[in-house]
Amino acid sequence: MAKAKVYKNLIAGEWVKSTSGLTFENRNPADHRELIGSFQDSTAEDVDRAVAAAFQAYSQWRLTPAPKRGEILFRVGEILARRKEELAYDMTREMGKVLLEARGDVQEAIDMAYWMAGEGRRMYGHTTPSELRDKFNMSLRMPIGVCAIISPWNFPIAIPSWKILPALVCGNTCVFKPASDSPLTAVHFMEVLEEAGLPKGVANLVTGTGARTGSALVEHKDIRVVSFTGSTATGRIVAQKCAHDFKKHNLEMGGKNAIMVMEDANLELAVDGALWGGFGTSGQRCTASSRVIVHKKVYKQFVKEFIEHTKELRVGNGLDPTTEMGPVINEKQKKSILQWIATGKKEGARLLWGGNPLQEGNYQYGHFIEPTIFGDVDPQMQIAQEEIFGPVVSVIPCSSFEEAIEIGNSVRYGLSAAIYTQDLNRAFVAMREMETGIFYVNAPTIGAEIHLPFGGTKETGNGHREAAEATLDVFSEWKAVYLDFSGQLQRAQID
Ligand code: UN1
Repeated sequence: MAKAKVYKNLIAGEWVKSTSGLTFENRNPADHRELIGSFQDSTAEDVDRAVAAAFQAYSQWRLTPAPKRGEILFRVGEILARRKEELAYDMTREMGKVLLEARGDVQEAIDMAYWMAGEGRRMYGHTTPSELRDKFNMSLRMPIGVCAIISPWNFPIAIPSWKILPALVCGNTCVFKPASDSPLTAVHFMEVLEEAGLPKGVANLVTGTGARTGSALVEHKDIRVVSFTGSTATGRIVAQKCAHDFKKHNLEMGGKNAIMVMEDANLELAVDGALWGGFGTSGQRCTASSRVIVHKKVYKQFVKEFIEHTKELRVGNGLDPTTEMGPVINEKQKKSILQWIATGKKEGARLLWGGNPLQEGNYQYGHFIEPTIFGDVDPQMQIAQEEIFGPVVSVIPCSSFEEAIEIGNSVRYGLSAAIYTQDLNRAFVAMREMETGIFYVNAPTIGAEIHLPFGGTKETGNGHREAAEATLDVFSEWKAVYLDFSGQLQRAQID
């Protein structure tokens, strides 16, 4: 096997080593004998340099006309499209999702690049009448400064693109700290930005741990915005750090998303949805359909078919085109998922399928778990309340539509929900009643598109949305402008 490459940080347009002199390894979760590469284990000093570079670049980038910034993002989209296959391949190697999904991940970044390129020519503010004669009122979006971008490994390029591209089109600069389990895709993304002609220092990359590199970045005095996607526990720490000096922060955190299957549902469709929503990306999506609430009248039938199809899922290396479910991200996560499965059994949920690690033959080299179904789950059990982030689905019986809604909302998260029904009235009531930021009818809880706002309520988020036009509110500040052309003093609310 060829010697794995050592990848560097990108600071002020130069690929540089960390001052720590240390690197960390990134291995293939489907076969840990394969070393993907070594990456810089960055220090607070590296972060300091990266923020300084971004700070310096900001003075010119903010004055670059937004349509010109957008043109660079358009080229980003074109380069991503050209490199799609290669980026998807490396993504599967470094984080395990099946190639088909890795291509989708890159596609999401391409979509985002084109959308944000267009924002360069929109970025609408308002003109609005004044209360007073001969006075003109308008609002403008202003860039904010240096943004810290902290992203997870489950969508190694889609999620960074949701953050970095709107930050840039708004005229901000950024320092990007990707998850330690997906740094190669982050390096590729920076190469794409470079090739597209982004000026030096506008986007910088520092790899490393959350505890050291991430913390130093969030705490840095010159950071003005923190955009974070990860666990609710870490998000809470980020919020506390940001509160100290009032940094703007958008947090995208956990989910415990429910599919509700009503007695009139097309069951075949609902089973397909539960399979894709529950086991796609090995259940490692914040939008994963980790709960399926099924009406008692169709419960037996649904469960039977769900198990039958789950048995057939082919688990393996995501590079093999016949694989339908890849590994989980690492040994620690595998242990945590198995621990949750043990908890489910202890709580009295009925293990209907799976529940075991896969470790024979080729599986022994990766972090594989059987797709797992629990049945007869009580909505208050921990496995029905907490985010597992793995291929574990809890099926919960219910006796009515109203009860399904109540169970659906009985968690502390509020990201995504779905209903399978043929009844339009019920679909609309559910749309109104579910306390989530995303809602689907006759489709699972995954599959958001980038031109709609993405995010959740309750402990999933802190009121912001990513993607679409909504994300501009994270990366810009409003300025209200009043021009008085009356030639005299006019007093608002008085004259
Ligand atoms: C996530 O769930 O972690 O909606 C992000 C989806 C994808 C993004 C998911 N477009 O399934």
